[in-house]
Amino acid sequence: MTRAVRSSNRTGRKKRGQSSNAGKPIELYYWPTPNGWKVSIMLEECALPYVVRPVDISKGEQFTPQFLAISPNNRMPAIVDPRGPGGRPISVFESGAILQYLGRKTGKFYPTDERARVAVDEWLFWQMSGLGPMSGQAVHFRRYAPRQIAYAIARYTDEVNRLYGVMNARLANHEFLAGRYSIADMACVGWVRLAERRGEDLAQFPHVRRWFETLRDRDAVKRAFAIRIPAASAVDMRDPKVRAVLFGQRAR
Ligand SMILES: N[C@@H](CCC(=O)N[C@@H](CS)C(=O)NCC(=O)O)C(=O)O
Repeated sequence: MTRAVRSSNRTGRKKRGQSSNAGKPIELYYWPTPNGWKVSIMLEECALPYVVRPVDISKGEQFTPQFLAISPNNRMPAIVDPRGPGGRPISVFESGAILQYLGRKTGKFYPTDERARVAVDEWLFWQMSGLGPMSGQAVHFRRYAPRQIAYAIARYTDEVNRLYGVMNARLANHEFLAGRYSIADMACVGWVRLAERRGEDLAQFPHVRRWFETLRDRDAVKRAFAIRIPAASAVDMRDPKVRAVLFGQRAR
């Protein structure tokens, strides 16, 4: 399924000298998860034309040769930008790399001043290596593991709690993670959204809550969260076929 979300090429007319890629939207390979939301938020914030190419990870579409050619790690999100460097197409996988690429491409939400950029990178990598994977493990052991393993649940729940404490301390004296609103905030907000939607209590982290509410109320973030992929709502994580695709993966 392909869904056109935005297009800036309203007239469809080509100017002289424009390459055939001009006006073609970025393709976003996507499934509605916190990692997918990072990129849809950035595309919306930058008002870049894009089309959503759903990758149904519950059915194994992440293993098709076409998808692996652009995302060899069999994970979404990924993008194909028809107008990459030199005006030629480029594909990018790994959400952090995609955010940095789009930040460099547009000059938005990823400052060029070195000190400011280091701060964005610090919090972006903090998300990529900490908040994201640890939240993922906590969710896995709490909701999807075939049996409840108290040690694993405590280990990842504690680590996520520690990370929220770090974020809360940072946001106590910074409006956004890296000072100004940036790709680092976009990387984190989906995870906090998931926690909040699952009824986890943010009362212990009032600065995280204040930050989350600010982001959630941004029009671009609302649009990104509003993208509907009906097949995703129908996925039943208890279905043995879905579990066989997503869990217990080994080298192929
Ligand atoms: N480090 C990767 C992680 C992406 C990731 O874990 N994506 C998951 C969904 S949130 C996925 O595609 N899973 C498919 C699978 O497990 O086969 C990134 O940030 O892009």
